Amino acid sequence: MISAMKFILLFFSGIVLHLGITPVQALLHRFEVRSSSHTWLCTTKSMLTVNGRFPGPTIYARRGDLVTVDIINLSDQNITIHWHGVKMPRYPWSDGTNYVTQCPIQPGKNFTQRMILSDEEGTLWWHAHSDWSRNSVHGAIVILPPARET
Ligand SMILES: *[C@@H]1O[C@H](CO)[C@@H](O)[C@H](O)[C@H]1NC(C)=O
Ligand SMILES: *[C@@H]1O[C@H](CO)[C@@H](O)[C@H](O)[C@H]1NC(C)=O
Ligand SMILES: CC(=O)N[C@H]1CO[C@H](CO)[C@@H](O)[C@@H]1O
Ligand SMILES: [Cu+2]
Repeated sequence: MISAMKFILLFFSGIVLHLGITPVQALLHRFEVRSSSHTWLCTTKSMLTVNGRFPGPTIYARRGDLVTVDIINLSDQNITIHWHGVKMPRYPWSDGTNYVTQCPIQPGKNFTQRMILSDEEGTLWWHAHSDWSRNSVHGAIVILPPARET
């Protein structure tokens, strides 16, 4: 399911690049982490999500971009968001490894995390980095090559 989505995302970004269209980039994101209800196969469960979506929102960026994400913790547990596979050169302070480089964001608090892209390109993912929250708190990061010079 998730890999199918990634495939679709890659396919789409491929088309966009092929046509030479610059996708609209929102490099400032707002992630609200909270419980929301989701129904599968006649069963409704409450789980932790970002912006009520599962999987969470996809972040689109270009190589070398600086992405800013306001994380608002409306849940009842400590969370951080980890940019999986992003090297964060010389700036590990918001890479989401709680108790390693940053304190977790406590319930009712917020923190602005930066994602500093250097030479990454392709599809990576972000996920929560605390207890089991990563089960439902995750999403894709699609990094396109730099815009073509004209
Ligand atoms: C949440 O984070 C705070 C501050 O780091 C810590 O004191 C507290 O024990 C944490 N709570 C849980 C449930 O891990
Ligand atoms: C984050 O919390 C501060 C202090 O409570 C508040 O002033 C600010 O508006 C909050 N930011 C967001 C994006 O919710
Ligand atoms: C459990 C807890 O502290 N929940 C809080 C999460 O944040 C929202 C918004 O700040 C509060 O209304 C909740 O009480
Ligand atoms: Cu990871």
